[in-house]
Amino acid sequence: MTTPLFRNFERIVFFTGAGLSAESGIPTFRGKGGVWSQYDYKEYACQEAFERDPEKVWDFLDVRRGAVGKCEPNAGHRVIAEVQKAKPATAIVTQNVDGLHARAGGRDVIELHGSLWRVRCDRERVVRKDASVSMGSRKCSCGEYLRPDIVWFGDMLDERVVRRAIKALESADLIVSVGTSGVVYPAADLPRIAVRGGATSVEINLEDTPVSEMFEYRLRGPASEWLAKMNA
Ligand code: BV8
Repeated sequence: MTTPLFRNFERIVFFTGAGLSAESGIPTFRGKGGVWSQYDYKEYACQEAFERDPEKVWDFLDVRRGAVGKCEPNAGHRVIAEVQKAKPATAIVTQNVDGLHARAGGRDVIELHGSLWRVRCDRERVVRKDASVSMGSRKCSCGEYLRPDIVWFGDMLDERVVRRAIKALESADLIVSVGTSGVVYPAADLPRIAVRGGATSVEINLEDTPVSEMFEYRLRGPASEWLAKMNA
C-alpha cells in the first residue's frame, strides 16, 4: 500500500496529540517521563483540585508554561501549517494545549482541550490570552482566582469547539491522526466521524494504540518524518 500524499487531497484534517510536540522537547502525558507519571492529575488537573488548592495548581501550570515557553514548533508542526496554506480547506484539530500549531503558522486551530496561554474568570465570565511566564496576578480584578482555560478531566468540552471539529471531520477526504494514544474521550472517538464519511485514514504513531483498528494506514515512526514523506 503506497503512503497517501497530501497533494492528492483537498479537505485534510490533522488530529494531533502530545506525540507531535514530543520532538519539540515537550513531555507527553503517558508513557515513560509522561506528565501524568510525575503528577497525579487528581491533584493538578481537575476542578476539585483547583478549588481545593488553586496556588498548587497554578504552581504546576507555571512550570508547564515555563517549559513550553522555551520550546519551538518542530518540522511536523511546520509541515502541517504548510499543507494548510497550500490546501485552505485543511483543518487542525488538536488535544494539545501548548499553542505550537499557531506558533508554526497554523490557522484557526481547533483546541479541543483548551490552551495553556488563556485564562478565564468564571464569575465575570471573561476569557483572555495570557502568555506571561510566570503568570502575573493569579486573581481577577473581582478577587476570584483566574482559572486556566484548559479542559480538565471531568470537564465538558466546549460545545462550539466540538461542533467546529465535527464539521471539519464530516467533510474530510483525508484524516491524519498524529501522536495521540487514543485513550481520552470524547476526543479519541472524533476521527471515526471522518472514517465513517469515507475519508482516507492515517494514524502516525511510534506504536499501535487502542484505536489503530479504525485507520487504513498505520505509519509507525516519528511524526515529523512521516509528515515530511506525505508532503512529497
Ligand atoms: C468529559 C488537558 C464529560 C489537561 C486533557 C468514556 C470512557 C472512559 C472515560 C471517559 C469516557 N468519557 C469521559 C471519560 C472520562 C475522561 C477520560 O477520557 N478518561 C480517560 C483517562 C479514560 N474524559 C474526560 O474527563 C473529558 N471530559 O468527558 O466530560 C464527562 C464528565 C465526567 C464523566 C463523564 C463524562 C475531558 C478530557 C480532557 C482532559 N484534558 N488535557 C492538561 O493538559 O493539563 S487530556 C490529555 O491527555 C491530552 O489533552 C490528550 O487529550 C490526552 C491524551 O494525550 P495524548 O495527546 O494522546 O498524549 P499521550 O501522552 O497519551 O500519548 C502520546 C502518544 O504519542 C503515544 O501514543 C506515543 O506513542 C506517541 N508518540 C510519542 N512520541 C511520538 C509519538 N508519535 C509520533 N511521533 C513521536 N515523536
